[in-house]
Amino acid sequence: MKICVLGLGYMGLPTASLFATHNYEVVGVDIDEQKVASLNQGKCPFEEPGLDELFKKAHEGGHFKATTQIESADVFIIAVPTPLTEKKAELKYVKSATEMISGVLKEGNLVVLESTVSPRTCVDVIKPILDKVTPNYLLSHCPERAIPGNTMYEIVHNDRIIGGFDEESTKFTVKLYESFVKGEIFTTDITTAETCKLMENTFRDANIALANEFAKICDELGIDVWEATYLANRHPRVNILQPGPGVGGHCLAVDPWFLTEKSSTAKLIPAARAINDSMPAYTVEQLQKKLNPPAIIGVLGVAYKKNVDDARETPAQGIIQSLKEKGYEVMATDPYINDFTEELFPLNEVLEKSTGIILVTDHDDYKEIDFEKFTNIKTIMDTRNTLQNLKSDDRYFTL
Ligand code: SAJ
Repeated sequence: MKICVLGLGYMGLPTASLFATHNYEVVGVDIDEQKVASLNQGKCPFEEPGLDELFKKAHEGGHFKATTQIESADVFIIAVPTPLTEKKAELKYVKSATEMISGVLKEGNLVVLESTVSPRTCVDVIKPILDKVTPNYLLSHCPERAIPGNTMYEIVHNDRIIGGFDEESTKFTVKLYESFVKGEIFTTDITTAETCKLMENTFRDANIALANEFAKICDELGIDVWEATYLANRHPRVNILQPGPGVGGHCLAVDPWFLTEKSSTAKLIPAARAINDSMPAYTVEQLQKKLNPPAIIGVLGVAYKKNVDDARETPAQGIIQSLKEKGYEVMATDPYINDFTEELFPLNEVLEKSTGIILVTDHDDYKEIDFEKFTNIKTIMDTRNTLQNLKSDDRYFTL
């Protein structure tokens, strides 16, 4: 059976590689010619633990090829990005992938959407495009759920939700994903599947907002939020998440808006978003209490979270902007990121030249820094409570 995967990003490539190593013939389609060329040479274009190995197996096994042109197939999987534009899901990539499929769609084909979309996208946007070709095709939504940093484990072991447009679509999609999914597969209708995915990420975003609000309240009270959170979490039905410099990434920072874009009743979800969006500026205000401008501030980490090479929607952006607005000079660094909107410097140079440090991303590399060597650094703000060895250093403080 031949599968065409449209979009070879953080989810499309792992999915394509898994199908290719489970006896399917896989064609990966991407508009990025450079990425396609490097994939066809067996090179994985981004870092994700375990992906390189799996992709090499797929490439060497001869069941995977990348291309910029769609081909006819039995199954089409859409895994393209859905960014946020004006607090709404930007569906232009989903639409253009669907248009591409409509050019080669045949009766009996299955189209699966994995990308995260606003509710009713499958029925109101994708279906009308495909219906113009033939009424006899199958359509499902199977939202991805794997967490960057542990994608390769979670994509196989997490439970999956499959919502087919009809029973036949659901059955075919379940059979397909059963080939590599070891978690349980739950079935539902197509719009419930779309909504369920958004509820998952909104749940996490709102819970992080609560943790961030607790951080602000604890600061007003002059108590340590990390200790209070740790102790509160000893209650059997309490599980408070970690406060931090803000919520980044292409999922939690955008999906709550997809869920609420047509709602006239949502109040908590936008409020949670606003709290999380306030954290970069709040972080800088906290730093300013210890160190006034002018000063050079070293920003450690611009990736949106630890040990990933992804800086989409990163809180580091807002922190750097806020620092500059206040008159600080900024030197940012990150071991995983090469391309960023701000200039990046080698870690040692940042440590040697900075007067203040804000640790934004808790990459493992930063745990090894010997701050004692850097007497030029007068204050170290750890937004993730990760540099435990510095607890007794009077320069050190947390969020
Ligand atoms: N964060 C905190 N405090 C926490 C946890 C996270 O501030 O206690 C911050 C992180 O630093 C980061 C942001 O939130 O900036 C998001 O990180 P994350 O690790 O919570 O999630 P993502 O965006 O990498 O992946 C999420 C996951 N969703 C859920 O856990 C419900 C993942 O399973 C989804 O597949 C992914 O979104 C997606 O693609 O939708």
